[in-house]
Amino acid sequence: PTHRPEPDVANSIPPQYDCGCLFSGSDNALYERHLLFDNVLASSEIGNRERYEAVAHSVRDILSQRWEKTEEIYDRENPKLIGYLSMEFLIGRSLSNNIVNLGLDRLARRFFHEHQLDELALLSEEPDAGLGNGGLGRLAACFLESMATMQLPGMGYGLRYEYGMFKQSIVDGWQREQPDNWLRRPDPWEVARPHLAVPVELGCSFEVREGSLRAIAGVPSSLLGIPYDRPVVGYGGKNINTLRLWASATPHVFDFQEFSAGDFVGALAERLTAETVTRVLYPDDSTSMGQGLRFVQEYFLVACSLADLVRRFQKNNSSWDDLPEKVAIQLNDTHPSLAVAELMRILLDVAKLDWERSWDITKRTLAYTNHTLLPEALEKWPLRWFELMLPRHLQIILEIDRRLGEEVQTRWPGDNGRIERIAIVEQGSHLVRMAHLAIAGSHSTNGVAEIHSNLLRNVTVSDLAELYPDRFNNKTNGVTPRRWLLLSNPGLAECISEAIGDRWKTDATDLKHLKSLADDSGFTSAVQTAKRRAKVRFADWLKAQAGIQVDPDTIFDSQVKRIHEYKRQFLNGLRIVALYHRLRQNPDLDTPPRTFFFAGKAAPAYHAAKLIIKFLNNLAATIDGDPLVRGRLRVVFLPDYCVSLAEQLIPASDVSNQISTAGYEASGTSNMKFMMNGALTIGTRDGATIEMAEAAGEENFFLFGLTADQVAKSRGWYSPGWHYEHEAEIRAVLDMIFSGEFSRNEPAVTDAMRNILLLGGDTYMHLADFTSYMEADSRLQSLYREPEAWHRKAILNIAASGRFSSDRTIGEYARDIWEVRPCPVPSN
Ligand code: 4GP
Repeated sequence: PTHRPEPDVANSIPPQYDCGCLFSGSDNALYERHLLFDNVLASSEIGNRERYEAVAHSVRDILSQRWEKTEEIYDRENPKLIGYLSMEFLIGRSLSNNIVNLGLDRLARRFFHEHQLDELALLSEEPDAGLGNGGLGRLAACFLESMATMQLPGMGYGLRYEYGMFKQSIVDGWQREQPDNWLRRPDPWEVARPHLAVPVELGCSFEVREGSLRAIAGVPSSLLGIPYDRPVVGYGGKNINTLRLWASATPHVFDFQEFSAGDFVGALAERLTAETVTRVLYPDDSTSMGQGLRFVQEYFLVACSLADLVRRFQKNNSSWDDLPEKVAIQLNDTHPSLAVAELMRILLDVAKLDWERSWDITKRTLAYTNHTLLPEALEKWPLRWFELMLPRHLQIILEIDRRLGEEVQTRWPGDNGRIERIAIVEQGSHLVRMAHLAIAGSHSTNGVAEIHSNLLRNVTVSDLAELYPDRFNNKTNGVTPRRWLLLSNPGLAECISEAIGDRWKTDATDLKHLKSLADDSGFTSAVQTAKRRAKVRFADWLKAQAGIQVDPDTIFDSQVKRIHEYKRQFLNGLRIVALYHRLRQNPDLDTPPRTFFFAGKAAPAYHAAKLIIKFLNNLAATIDGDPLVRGRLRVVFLPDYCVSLAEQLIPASDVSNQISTAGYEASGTSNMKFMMNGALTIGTRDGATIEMAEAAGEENFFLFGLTADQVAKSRGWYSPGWHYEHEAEIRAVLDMIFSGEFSRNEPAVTDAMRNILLLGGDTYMHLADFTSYMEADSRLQSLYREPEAWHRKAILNIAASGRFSSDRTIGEYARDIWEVRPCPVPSN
């Protein structure tokens, strides 16, 4: 990668910050003032929430000049700007991250100590910003942090959902969803900018009836997008970029006519409908639920963000032809792919350019990332909705489609099948294929790991790839080592820095120097101690948070991610049943004691995923209640998985499960976080796990199972029944489950499991991989008995994890797709 950040940003307190005031304790100190004046409360009524707000406001005060200066430099230097459009940004908490990235951590610790503040309690007053579902949203958050650290001018554009991801609780083993009103209390990080509001025109109006949004045809309406900005602090605090989230409102707060005519309620109703648009995040991961409100949300994001980017562009540039040289717009999945039609509309109707020029500019400005091959996730929207809401965009899309058809016809005359397969509007169904629109209207289409990019190119959209081979490329995902190592695992981070210095924080490839220390007994034992401390820390945290007690002297074996059939949490459950069964058969069996952790949310309408949660909770309860295995086997389902929970659990884990059916997981990113934190991976050859094993050496992984190729080839004849008949342990495990051992008096649960795993054909091939999973697990158990050998492999994993830093990924996007250069904000 070419655009590396300068190494000197590491670790010191940047000179540009005058932080003394935060910590002086004098009357003028920022903290004291905020505490006193922001909430106007008697000191006896001030609690941790108020203290958190006062600290956060003080940190924001400290960074605000720098934030402003970043904006000023970008304005003056007029560099090429990246607009990262995403319906999700799973950013988690900001305070601790901003403290670390500003280099204020040591001072902050002293401040907490001097004020006798409980740091942990205070930090946990900040709600997680649950503005995303899973991988795609968390990736966007890592990307923004990397761009800021690498001093790349980048803006994140998203929606300001009032209700983020739902809160999950477990009742009777089942998932229950509660709304997460994370903005209930004022958020200290966001800055509203009503003067930059953007109007958004729609071809119809809306009303809310019986809880859902209904379109009223033929009555055009408009919404207003109000930007709320959040700082994105790069490590070292030099560049502070912006995440701009749009909230919807109505342009007419009151219709005075209606108001004075006495219809007070009617005048307000419009406002309610407008605000509905950004009220809630759709809680579906890798699925497209095809609902009208979601369609409006997507257009709203696109319209507001493009208007904003164009306004910025026009401020310093005069010729539309320069747009692709000054702005790079990345579409995070197909959700913002209406950008193709919207940018065309702006160029044709506002700039009054002709079609050819507009099309050329559009393609050179836009780029698209695909995040999943699951057919149910490839968005298609009814033509009818375009007619109703976006008639002009529909005209443009139909013209794009007509020209695309002509192009195919010229290249492959008479190949009507191909024309149909490539078409943007699907014949018969009258659905608009948003992925085709994104590919046709942009200059780059990338997948998120080698295997995924290859499948995308060769299988999912092979016709388009044949038409535009040069547009297709791979950008293997990465995660930011600041949040996922430095912040979440301070013990290990310190141990690494003592061994190889600090440079790894901004150049993670430096971690490779750890390789030569894998056989150094001093370093191995330091890493071992750091892991043990992280486990104790997690156990203490879990006890305080949830009253759950776990034993740090057991193997911590984790699978945390969205609950999905293809991710195969069921398979993990089968493994645990097998281990349990073995112990029941032979109580003297010598196995290392283990704690299995699960966490993850299921989409509320995804019944099979909810069944997985129920089964895992039942399994946990049965095993917990059996004195025979007490202290040897334990299953814990941690409710309400979120970024903050991951930050606690991942550093403490010994084993990372990445066990998707090969060919289904696009990349995975938790796999990388675990690796960076020295967990060993037991997994299939899928997603980026393949590249991780390649980087660390397959001998340092516990790989098992069918390859994507084998999965595809055996689809036709695969029979779960055969495995049940011929493999004794599978039969024992399934019989134990089907006998109701884990679901007494819940025949519906057992029946549903039988259906998924056996009678229904076992779509995700759990049984095909079961035996090799157990073999890999045995290898893992043996290795665990040799702590030195185990930690040697852990170190080799950490040493090879540098490639999976999002700085590397962003470096590649910057060089190959965006062609942007850093725009450093000088120190003073
Ligand atoms: C996820 C993929 O499932 C995951 O493999 C990948 O690591 C992540 O995107 C980031 O690229 N997909 C989604 C989604 O989150 O909603 O499609």
